[in-house]
Amino acid sequence: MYGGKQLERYFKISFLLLLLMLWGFLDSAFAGKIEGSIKVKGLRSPANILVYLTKAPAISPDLSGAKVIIDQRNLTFIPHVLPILVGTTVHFPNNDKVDHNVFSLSRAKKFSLGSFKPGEIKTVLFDKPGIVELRCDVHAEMAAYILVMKNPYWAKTDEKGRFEIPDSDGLKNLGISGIEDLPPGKYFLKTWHEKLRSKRTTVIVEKEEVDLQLNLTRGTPSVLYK
Ligand SMILES: [Cu+2]
Repeated sequence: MYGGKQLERYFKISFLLLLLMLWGFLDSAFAGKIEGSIKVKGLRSPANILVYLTKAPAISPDLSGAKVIIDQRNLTFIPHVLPILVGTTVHFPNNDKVDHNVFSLSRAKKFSLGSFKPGEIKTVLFDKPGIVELRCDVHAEMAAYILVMKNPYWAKTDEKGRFEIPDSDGLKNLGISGIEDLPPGKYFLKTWHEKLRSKRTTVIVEKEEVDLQLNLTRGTPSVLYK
């Protein structure tokens, strides 16, 4: 059977394995979320504010299942603000009874879909991070923003101004899954809203949840990434 030396080695290896498992368990247990809420001055609603991390753990989620849509309905783009991951293709279905002509003059993606009819769907691949302002050549009042993000650690505030990063449900709706909580560390968090001055702050994730309160005022937002 086992000699003394063999037995000793067996125990050493078992102990090491146990230690590794424990370390892995503690490590994942300490992964965290950033939660919080935003108050705004000079704006009726604190909803639809993008909150995001400028740098985050390097992951490359599978986008093959992603189904991302900006609807055109009642002469409105829905949603009005759409964060997506760089490399995502967005579908533009025309669900109105009139033609639309969607275009962008933004540096992150310049395009024009040309005039397209009710029932038609056009697609655009967004391959560079940044802000893309959508307009319609036919209807001057139509406007929307596609925010092309470098990493999936973002959230849009709800009608009470609350947010949670990562936003697993929101990502699932975009067909992105498997985004894990944040490992402990120091992160840079920023906000973006078309009518609010952007704010940048440092967040330290140590344990399960970090709670953050932000106040924003009217102004011109900054670019997403420097
Ligand atoms: Cu239109």
